Amino acid sequence: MFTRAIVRIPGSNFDAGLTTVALGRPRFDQVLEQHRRYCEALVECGLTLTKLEADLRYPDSTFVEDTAILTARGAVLTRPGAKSREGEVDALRATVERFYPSTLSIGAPGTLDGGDICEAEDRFLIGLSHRTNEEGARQLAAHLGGLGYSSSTIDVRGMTTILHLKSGISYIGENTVVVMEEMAENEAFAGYELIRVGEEESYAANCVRVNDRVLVAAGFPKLTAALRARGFESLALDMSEFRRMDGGLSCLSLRF
Ligand code: CIR
Repeated sequence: MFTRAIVRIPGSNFDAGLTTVALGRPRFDQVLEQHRRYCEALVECGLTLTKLEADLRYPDSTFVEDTAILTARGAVLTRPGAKSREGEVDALRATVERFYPSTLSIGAPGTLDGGDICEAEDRFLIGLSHRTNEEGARQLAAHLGGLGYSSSTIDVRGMTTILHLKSGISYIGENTVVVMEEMAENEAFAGYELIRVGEEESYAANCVRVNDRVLVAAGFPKLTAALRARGFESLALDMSEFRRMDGGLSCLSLRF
């Protein structure tokens, strides 16, 4: 069970952030409205929110997930792989330290984005991506090992359609992984129940289990039906504006 989440309100320069997709510029009024609804959904799922003010120094800083790994046994501050996002960690540090008095961290030359880290009970999958390098993965694996978690890596650097590991997979509890069809045969998922997401709905593979619900992006009926068929209750949220900046549901919060 999660009890809390940290979120950061998007800044008015949100559209100056990084993106690899050509879906047009996000409309700021809708960005704020979608974020407001996202926060409301987390509260409906039982979480108490720590809502940080917009930080105009970092246009991507509403994607708080990338800056820390928060577990039941400890916290790791990351070192984001994109130069423009490096400072986001210092901006979040004091907030994380309110809840985790002693934090671990990733140091140079390691880089690591939280979007590459998938927690599945006591095991973590660490994506090697264009943001998370081998040294960052090695440091995180050592930290997690010290906390009593096991981990393994998955290399997604060859995949052009996803930014982070969790753009393509989500662990939703009950030994179940939602996974993009393209990655479903990876041996990392042996032993899990898989809900496969076809190419036409691949954006929706980034979903988030929050207590009794699975938050999913709105507009992906096949995944919603597959979740229902497996007994998961979903809650759909409009993510159109965050998608324009390569963002998914998980990246907008740190849940713990
Ligand atoms: C970036 O490129 O860093 C942001 N525009 C999007 C980050 C999305 N984060 C995530 O999926 N965890």
